[in-house]
Amino acid sequence: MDVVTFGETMVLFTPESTGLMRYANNYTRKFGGAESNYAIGLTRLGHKAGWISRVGDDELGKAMLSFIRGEAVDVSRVKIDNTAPTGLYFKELRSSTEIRVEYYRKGSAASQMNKADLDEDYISKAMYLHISGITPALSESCYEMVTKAIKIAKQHAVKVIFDPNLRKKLWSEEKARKVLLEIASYADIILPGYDEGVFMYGEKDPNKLGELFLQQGPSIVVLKVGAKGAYYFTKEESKLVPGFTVNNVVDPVGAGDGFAAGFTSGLLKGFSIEKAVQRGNAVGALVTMVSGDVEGLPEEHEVERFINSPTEDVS
Ligand code: KDG
Repeated sequence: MDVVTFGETMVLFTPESTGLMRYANNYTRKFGGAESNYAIGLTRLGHKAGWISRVGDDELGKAMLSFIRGEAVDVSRVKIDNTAPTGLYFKELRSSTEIRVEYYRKGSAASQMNKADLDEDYISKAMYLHISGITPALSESCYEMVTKAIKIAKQHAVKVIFDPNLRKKLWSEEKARKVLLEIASYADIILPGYDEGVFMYGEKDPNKLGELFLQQGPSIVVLKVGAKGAYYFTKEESKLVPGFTVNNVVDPVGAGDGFAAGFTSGLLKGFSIEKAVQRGNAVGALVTMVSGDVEGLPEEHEVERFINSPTEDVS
């Protein structure tokens, strides 16, 4: 595998109408989970990605597994858990651009994951281990799983890419801050959003945030600033890599995972950090143009074409 990741994916119900969820009667069923979104982003771009998880022993879990397998992600380490159901999540379209999410995931199959679900040999052969800050928020055993995965990666010189993915609905702010900072200190590369940086350090200046993250441990920090693009910071240099203007944002959920996939793809291809960040910006932008967390993830030719002429129709 080029990259191994692990986490919870849920069945995603997207309403066909805007407005409060209580009035929505018709939904489209999709699937979404930050870590599998990322893995799919990588396979679409021609890389090999493995996703470790648990799904319930139920029809929706099986449909989800087939979907992710169908996207060429290696699911050989996913367990079917007959003690708990597959998690669900609903989007609420408050307007065409404002989306809220409602989770039905407490006690889900994926939240039962534990460190025994990690295959050391499998992780040790990857180039990168991707960790998301959602997984440690799911349960104590998931937190322990994250700690163990980091240990395995360190023992085998597998680089750790950390996306904080702050989800305030899942845990207290105090615990989230403590754990996200703890994981950041073990990461080789960190990909926070600007708001996550402010949350973690209470600092608003992007350059100071970059410094603080570097001091925490990672050698590459990429601070995403939405449509403006992303800054990267290393000990030697820092730069803002401009984003792409998207006039037709349909659904921003999953853009961060797309960014992470595009950026990792750039690293796997041996690009400079700047070019890898540009690829991340492009994939993130393309994701926002399509409804769904993974449906807008581009293939190689699409991302290249978008970078070269962002205003052209990509279909
Ligand atoms: O980054 C997109 C994710 O937020 C979405 O796919 C669902 O994993 C998810 C979560 O925990 O919110």
